[in-house]
Amino acid sequence: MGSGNSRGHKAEAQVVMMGLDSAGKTTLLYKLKGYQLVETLPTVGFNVEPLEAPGHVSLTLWDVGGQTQLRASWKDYLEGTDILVYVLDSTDRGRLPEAVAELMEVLDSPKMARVPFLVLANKQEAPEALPLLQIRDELGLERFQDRRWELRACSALTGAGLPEALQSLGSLLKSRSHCVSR
Ligand SMILES: Nc1nc2c(ncn2[C@@H]2O[C@H](COP(=O)(O)OP(=O)(O)OP(=O)(O)O)[C@@H](O)[C@H]2O)c(=O)[nH]1
Ligand SMILES: [Mg+2]
Repeated sequence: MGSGNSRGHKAEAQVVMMGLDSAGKTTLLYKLKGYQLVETLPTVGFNVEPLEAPGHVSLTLWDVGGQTQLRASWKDYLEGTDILVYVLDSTDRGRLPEAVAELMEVLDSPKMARVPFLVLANKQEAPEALPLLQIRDELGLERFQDRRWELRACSALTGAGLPEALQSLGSLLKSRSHCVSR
């Protein structure tokens, strides 16, 4: 996956995590891995880690940098993707329309046809965070009738909502016939 990086044959489910810069993707990846939280730097390129979701689902989680100039290369990560995880910064009301537009562009890619997705409304512990219901309204995900999707609130900082997010990931993956499940 990604230019210049061959994934070889498909041994595990491939989960790609995208979202605008500063949404909290890398923080989320490290929290899920149980790493001590350190202040992250904007991701240039990607980070990748193996992970276990509930139900003994093995996956590889790709965390792709979201800065504006990097988004043109998002399409390079979509080939062979089993699930998209799209992270939103719930405190960034100003850029919510931009985040939604970028999500729609990814979902409209032919490579993403019928690929399930999980939207994570991150930073929900912040007092200024938009409530999940409001985010749901802005997203308009109901138009995606052709695939499974879920929307969940979480905080990569505190870890709240992450077990449920992993549960959703596992269940979306199991809905994929070719996912590797032990
Ligand atoms: N309050 C709060 N801050 C968070 C949370 N998750 C991440 N952050 C902060 O948001 C900032 C950006 O986090 P990153 O994880 O680097 O964001 P990213 O999505 O990986 O950004 P790019 O790599 O540029 O695409 C950091 O200062 C994090 O500490 C959260 O749940 N709550
Ligand atoms: Mg990052």
